[in-house]
Parts: sequence; structure tokens; C-alpha cells
Amino acid sequence: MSQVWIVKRKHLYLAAAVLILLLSGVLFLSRGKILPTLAEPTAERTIHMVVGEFKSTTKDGKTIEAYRWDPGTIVIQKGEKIKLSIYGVNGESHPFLIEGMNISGEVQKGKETVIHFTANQEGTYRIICLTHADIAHGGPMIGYLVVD
Ligand SMILES: [Cu+2]
Repeated sequence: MSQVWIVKRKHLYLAAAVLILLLSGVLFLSRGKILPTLAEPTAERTIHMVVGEFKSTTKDGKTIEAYRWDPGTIVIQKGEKIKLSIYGVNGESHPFLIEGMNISGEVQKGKETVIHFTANQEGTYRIICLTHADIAHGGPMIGYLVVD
């Protein structure tokens, strides 16, 4: 006895339903893969700084120098997660604070200092080395974090 395939309307509906389910499943999964990249603006951004030194000799033979944060100004988006990495090249130690952000730390020669923060308020924040804060003390070692 040979079998005869009888395609009923009911079967077509069932096949269509299964196909729609499979397609929506594939779309849902691929959508899930795209979403994390859409969420990326909240990821932490790394900014690199170096401690350097300007040094010169005046006409009368006097050596003058100033330690510096380099770059001297960084621009941050309001609400952006920041990883600030500071590498100490010149000078043994630079204890610092960031005004208005309740952040402090120390940069040492040959070492990387890393700080994490999110600036939620617009403004210009100074990063100040407490040892070299002005000209009289081998500075001004002051940098500017512009949050905008
Ligand atoms: Cu310093």
C-alpha cells in the first residue's frame, strides 16, 4: 500500500507558523548581538597623561625648570566614564589632587598611576601637583580637565 501525502490547509498554517517562529528567533538573537555595541558609549574611555619637565638655562647661567602634566588639558564628556592613566617620567614624586572631584593620588617616576572617575557636572577641574604647584616650587604643575 503506497502512502499518499495529503497536504491539508491546516498543515500549511502550521508550517508557516514554524517558519515565522524560526525567523523571529534568528532576528531576536542577531538583535541581541547588536545591542551591546549600541550600549558602548557607557564604556570606560582611557586617557593617557605623562609627567614631563621643561628645563632651560638663563643668560646668567641659572637653571630654571617646571614639571608639567602632558597633555595639559583634556576634554571629557559629561557623564563619561574615564580611566586616567598617568605615567611618571620626570621627578621622583608628584602627590596630586583634582579640585572639586574629591580625587587625590601620587605619580612616581617609572610608574603608572590609574584613577577611575565619572564627571557628572560641567566645568573646568584643575589637577594640581601639591609639590610643584607654582613657579617658586618647580611648577606650575597644573593641568585642566574640561567637562562639557
Ligand atoms: Cu609635581
